[in-house]
Amino acid sequence: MGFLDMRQWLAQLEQHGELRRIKAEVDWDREIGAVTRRVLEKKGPALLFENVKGYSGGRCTKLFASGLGSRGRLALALGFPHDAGNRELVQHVMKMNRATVPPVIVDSGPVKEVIVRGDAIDQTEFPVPKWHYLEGGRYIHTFSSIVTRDPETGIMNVGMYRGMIGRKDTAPFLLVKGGQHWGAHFVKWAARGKPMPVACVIGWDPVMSFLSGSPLPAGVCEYDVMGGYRGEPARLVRCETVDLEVPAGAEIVIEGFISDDPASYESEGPFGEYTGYVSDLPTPRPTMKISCITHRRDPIFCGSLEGTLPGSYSENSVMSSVQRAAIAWNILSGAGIPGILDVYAPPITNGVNIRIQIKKHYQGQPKQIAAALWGNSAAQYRYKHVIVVEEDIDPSDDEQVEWAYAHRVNAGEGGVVIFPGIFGSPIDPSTPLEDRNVEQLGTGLWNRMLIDATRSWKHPRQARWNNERFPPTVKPHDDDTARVETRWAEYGLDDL
Ligand SMILES: Cc1cc2nc3c(=O)[nH]c(=O)nc-3n(C[C@H](O)[C@H](O)[C@H](O)COP(=O)(O)O)c2cc1C
Ligand SMILES: [Mn+2]
Repeated sequence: MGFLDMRQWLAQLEQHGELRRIKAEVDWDREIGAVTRRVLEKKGPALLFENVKGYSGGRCTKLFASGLGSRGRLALALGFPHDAGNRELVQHVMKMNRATVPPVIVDSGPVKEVIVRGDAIDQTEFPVPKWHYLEGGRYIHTFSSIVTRDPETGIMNVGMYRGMIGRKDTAPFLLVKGGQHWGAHFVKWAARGKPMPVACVIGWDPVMSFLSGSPLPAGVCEYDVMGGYRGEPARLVRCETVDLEVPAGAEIVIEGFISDDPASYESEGPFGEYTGYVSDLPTPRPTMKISCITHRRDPIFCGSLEGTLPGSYSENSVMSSVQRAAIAWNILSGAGIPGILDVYAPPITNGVNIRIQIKKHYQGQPKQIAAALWGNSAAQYRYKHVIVVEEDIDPSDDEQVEWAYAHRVNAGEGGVVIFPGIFGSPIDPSTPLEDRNVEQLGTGLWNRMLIDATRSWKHPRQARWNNERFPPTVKPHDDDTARVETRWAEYGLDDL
């Protein structure tokens, strides 16, 4: 079922006309990022850069980007046809997020074909782009799956977190202690006075990227869930210098340790973030000291152009539009809320805005929905704005949602609810800097908003309105529509 490795995924993309090989020489310094942005704007294919300036020989000569850069390619990666619909994909992901098949440990695999240690370690041997002119350096981890282990439970976590090349063997990361799962691990390792062992996996089954970029519940090992998605266990090998396991067929694995000693922190950023804005000043961050690199022969490096702007959706937002909807729907069904019909996360918002379609069962239901979402840790970077609509409004149709927003919302009567000062994203440019001080606050602060675009039950039903709470719309009566259909040609309108 699953793709065994990234090379099979590339072959699959190529078969579907979804991969373009770039044979012209392209500069890793800004040019790769600009090309990738332009291709995303044109809704184009995934890209394999085969001729990166300065990398024609040596350890690694190729760079793969934008594999999951469209809904169609994400559908392929999940085993669906290219044109699978929102609900179909979201419901599949809801189910598979709960299926687990534990990994198996094997003795060796292609990722051990080349092993680099000590002084020979140099991250600049890989064709790592400086994606954007304002970025603080070359971002080596934009689509890597980062493996850590909870020192208490022994359970591994796999998450996607950005990291930059520092020195040739160091990488500062955006590692937020009160944030994602590796942040919780980091706090526990620090309490033991030990640096946290880390393994960064670059290039394998796209389902690994899909899951490492998604908040599954704490304590769930993403390798188990990958097994569920693949319909077969992930085959893992032990790392060389850290007590962690990584896919035997991965392209590149970087092993090392991250210390909590501020003296070891290096400067990270600015970075072009998922919001579409470039983050502010460089900041000292927890920094990985690399102890070993293992890779396949002729490895393919993999990265992603982060940042969504109107007209160009990053891989993150494509993945988020399916995964964050699925996670929200699972949260709502877990909370026992009735009548959820569809959940839509507009890709342009990365799941920061989310639309819930319901068959309304009671008046306070939209507030219950918002409360359930905002109370879940998966809401840290997402679900800032929740819009609830009813069954006659398609949540994926902007015009229908806007109409309901205009005419069913009475902001002063509870149609708009603001929940101030709740946990949230520390990288939201709309919040004041003091609300983004993770050293002081642990994580960011958000003022979240619910827009209840359902018809209020405080309006009594009216006999003259066909026993509804709102008056009839201007849509003609069915009988009149039928009559017009039959006489359409007679009116001389059949060219319309
Ligand atoms: C391309 C990409 C880059 C990301 N970069 C970061 C990051 O730098 N820091 C971070 O905390 N989360 C980042 N995220 C979000 C996390 O991957 C996401 O919250 C995920 O749930 C983390 O895994 P965890 O839930 O196991 O901690 C990124 C996601 C994607 C898809
Ligand atoms: Mn996790």
